[in-house]
Amino acid sequence: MTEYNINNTKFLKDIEYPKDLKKLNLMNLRELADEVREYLIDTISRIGGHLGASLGVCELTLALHYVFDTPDDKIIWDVGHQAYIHKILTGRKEQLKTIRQKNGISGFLKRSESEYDVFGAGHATTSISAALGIATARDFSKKNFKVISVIGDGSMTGGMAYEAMNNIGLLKKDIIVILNDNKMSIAPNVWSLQNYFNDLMTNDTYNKFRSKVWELTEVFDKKNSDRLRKVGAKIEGSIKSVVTPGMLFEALGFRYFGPANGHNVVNLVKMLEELKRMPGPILLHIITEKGKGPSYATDHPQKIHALNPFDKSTGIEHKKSTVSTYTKEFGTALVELAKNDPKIIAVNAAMPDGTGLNLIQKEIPDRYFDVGIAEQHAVTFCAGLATEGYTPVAAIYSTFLQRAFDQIVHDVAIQKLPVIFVMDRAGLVGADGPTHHGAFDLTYMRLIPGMVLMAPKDENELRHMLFTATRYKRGPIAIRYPRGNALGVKKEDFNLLEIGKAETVKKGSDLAVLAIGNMVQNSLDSEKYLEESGISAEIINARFIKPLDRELLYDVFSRFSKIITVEDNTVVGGFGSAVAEFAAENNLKSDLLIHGIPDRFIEHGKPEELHEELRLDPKGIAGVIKEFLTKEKVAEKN
Ligand SMILES: Cc1ncc(C[n+]2csc(CCOP(=O)(O)OP(=O)(O)O)c2C)c(N)n1
Repeated sequence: MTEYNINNTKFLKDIEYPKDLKKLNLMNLRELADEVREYLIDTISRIGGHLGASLGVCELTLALHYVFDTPDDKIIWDVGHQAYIHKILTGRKEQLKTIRQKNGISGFLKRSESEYDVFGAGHATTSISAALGIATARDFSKKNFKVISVIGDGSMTGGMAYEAMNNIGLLKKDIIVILNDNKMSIAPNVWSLQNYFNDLMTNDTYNKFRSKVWELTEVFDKKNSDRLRKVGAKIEGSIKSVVTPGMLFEALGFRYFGPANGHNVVNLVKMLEELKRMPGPILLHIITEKGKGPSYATDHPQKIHALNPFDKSTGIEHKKSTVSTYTKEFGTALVELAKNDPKIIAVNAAMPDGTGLNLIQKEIPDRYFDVGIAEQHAVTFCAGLATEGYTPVAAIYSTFLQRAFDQIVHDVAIQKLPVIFVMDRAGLVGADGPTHHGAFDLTYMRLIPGMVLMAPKDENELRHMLFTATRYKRGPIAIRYPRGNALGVKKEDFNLLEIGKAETVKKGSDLAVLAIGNMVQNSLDSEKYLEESGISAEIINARFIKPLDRELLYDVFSRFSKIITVEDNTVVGGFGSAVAEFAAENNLKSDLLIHGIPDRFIEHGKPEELHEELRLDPKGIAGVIKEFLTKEKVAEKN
C-alpha cells in the first residue's frame, strides 16, 4: 500500500510544534484530527507499535497542546503508550517512522528525547504523583505554569493514583487530572468505580443537570465567562448535592467535571480554556473510545492495543509465527494442572492475554482473577490465599513485579507462604525498551531468604518447573522465562524436578559454561563457532539460581580452571554473582567470568539486535569465550 504522504495534507504538513497548532481555528482542528489519525495508522501499520490508546486521545492531545503553553505548561502522560500523537505534535512527526526501532525514538515518554516529555514512563499509575511533585516544585520556585496529568481508567486501578490524590487534596495544589475513560485497560477494565459512573450516567436527574452545565460551557466565551462560570458553579454545586453526595473525587479534594465527550475537539478546547483559569485540584473526566477510527480498531480494542506490522485496511497482522510462545505453553500447562488440582488459583495484574492466563480464564473462570494494574495487591492477595491452603500462581511480567518487592518479602517470604511467581518477559523484551526489560528479577528474587528461583531452558522444562512449583509447599517459588517463541520441542509429560539440581547438557574439556534459561540454548548454539577454533566447552543448564547445585559446582570448580556464567539478567547480583559468592565462600580458585546484561539501562531494539549488541547471542557468547580463554579483555561490542 502506498505510504501516506504528509505533504498532501491540508494542515498536518505545516505542524511541527504546538505553536503551529495555535495558528489554526477550532474547526481546522477537526480536520487535523483526521489527518493525524490517518498518518498514525499508516505509520504503525508499517512498523508496529501501540495504536489503540493514541487513537483514543487524538482530540484530547490536540486540545491540550492547543490550549496550554507546552512545554512551559507540563503535560504528564500516564504509562506513555498513548503519547504517539503528542510526539507527532512536538517535533517528532517524521521520527514517528522510527518509533520503537533500534536507534529510533522511544515508544514511551522519555525526558532525554524531548523537552515536551516532562516525565518518563512505561509503567502505569505514576502521573498524578509526578504531577504533584512538579506542582510543588513550581510553587517553591514561585513559577506560574500549569500541570496536567492524563491518566486512563485502567491506570486508575493502581493504588498510587489514590495515594497521590489523597496527598493533592490535602495540599490543595493547582493540578488538573484528566481521566481518560475508555472502559479498557489492555483487556476490558476491572475498575469497580466504573459501575458507579455507569449508574450515575444513567441517572435522569444527574443527566438533566449535567446537560445544562455543558450547554453553558459550550457558549462560554472570554467576555462573559465570569458570569457564566458563576451560574455554572451554582448548577454544578446543586448537581453534587442532589445526585453525587460524597463523590469519591470530591471527597479527595478535587473539583470534578464531566463526564464529557473526549472526541469533540471543539468542546474540549472550550472546557480546557475554562479549567485552565480555575485554581485548586481539578479532575476532568472524559469518555473516549479506544482505537477511535477504523472499525477493526473500535470493534477489537484489545487486539489493537499493540500490534506487529499489519494491513491497514483490515487490521490483520502480517507476521504469524507457527512456533508456540513460552506464554502460551505456561497458560496451557497451568490449565492442565488446575483441572486436577482444585487448590490452584491464577492471579494477574491487568494482563490476561500477555501472561497466558486468558486460557484458564476461559476454562476455569472461577479460579481466575484479574486484580487490575495492582501488582502489589496481587502479591498480598496471593499471600492471603496461601494462608488458607490454596496454591496461588501470580503471573506477572518480570518488570512489573519489581513494584511488589516489599510484598514478596514481607507478606510472602517471611511467612514462608507457598506462592508461585511466574515472571514472563524476563530478560531483554525488545521494542518496549528500558522500562520493560526484565533485567533484574534474578537479582531481586535471589536475595530473598527462602526463595526458590528457576529458569527453564525450553518449554518442556517450563512445564516441569510449573508442576514442581505446584508440589512445593515449603515457601515461595519463582519461574522466569523470556518473551516470544519457545524452542518448539516435542511436548513431554509433567516431571517432578529435584529442587536445586542442575544438568550437564554437553561434556567438554577446555572450560565450563554455566548457563541459565534461554542462555542454555544460545550457549549450545555457540558451539559451532567454538569448534572452528577447536574449543571444547562443557555446557551446564543451571536450572536453579537458588538454591544452587553445590555438588555440581564443587565438581566443576575442581575440573576447570576457567568457568563462565551466562545469563539474560544484569550481571549485578544475578546468577553469576551467586556462583561467585559460592566460589568465594568455599575458597574455589578457578577464573570466573560473569557474562550477562551490563550494569546500565538497555535501550529498545529487537531482542535479537540487543542480544547481538550485548554479545548474548550464540556468536557473541563464542566470542566472549574465546577472549576469556586467550585472556583478552572482554568488552561490549559497541
Ligand atoms: C505497572 C504496570 N503494569 C502493567 C502495565 C501494562 N499496561 C500497559 S498499558 C495498560 C493498560 C492501561 O490502561 P489505561 O490506563 O486505561 O489506558 P488505555 O490504554 O486504555 O488508554 C497496561 C495494563 C504497565 N504499563 N504498568
